[in-house]
Amino acid sequence: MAKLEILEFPDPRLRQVAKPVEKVTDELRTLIDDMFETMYEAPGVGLAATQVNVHQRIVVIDVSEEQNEPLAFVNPQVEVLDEEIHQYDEGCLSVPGFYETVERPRKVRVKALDRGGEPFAIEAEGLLAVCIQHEIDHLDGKLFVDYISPLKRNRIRSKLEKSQRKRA
Ligand code: QAP
Ligand code: CO
Repeated sequence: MAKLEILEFPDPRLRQVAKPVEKVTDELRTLIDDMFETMYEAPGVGLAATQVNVHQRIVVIDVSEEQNEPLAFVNPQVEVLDEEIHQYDEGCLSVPGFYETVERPRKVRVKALDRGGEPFAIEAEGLLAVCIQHEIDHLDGKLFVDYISPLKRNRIRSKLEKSQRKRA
């Protein structure tokens, strides 16, 4: 297993749209395992392949308290089940240190392939629903900061650019 490097906002590679996976191979399973390791070490509750500079439609999530309920989604497709909108203070491993309130549909159904390449579907509410929508956004090149005001987004951008310069 290997820990992967996570791209940080405003890296333009986070804007790439990921391509569907054609076949779930052993190589892809290794990537999924490395993504889980990277997410658990962070620690985080969700990670999209885009964030580790792999532009394929893969997401890993674990919103359980014990961090022992890994969910892998290959080619996820989301369907809104409830028009009701909920607010959640979202963060992101690619936007470290910043949290902002985002509104999203509260209940969704997700269809995807699992780590074994088998199709499955789940219905999600609460944190899981937030996380799934946040991660699928990454596959489409979108970030939670796109939903907040340009003023707040630009402040976050400058602060992150500054800390990235210090590290470089
Ligand atoms: C997406 O985000 C998410 O700023 C996953 O310094 C977030 O795992 C879905 C993290 C909120 C639903 C609600 C963020 C770690 C982790 C940070 C994460 C940080 C260290 C974020
Ligand atoms: Co994120």
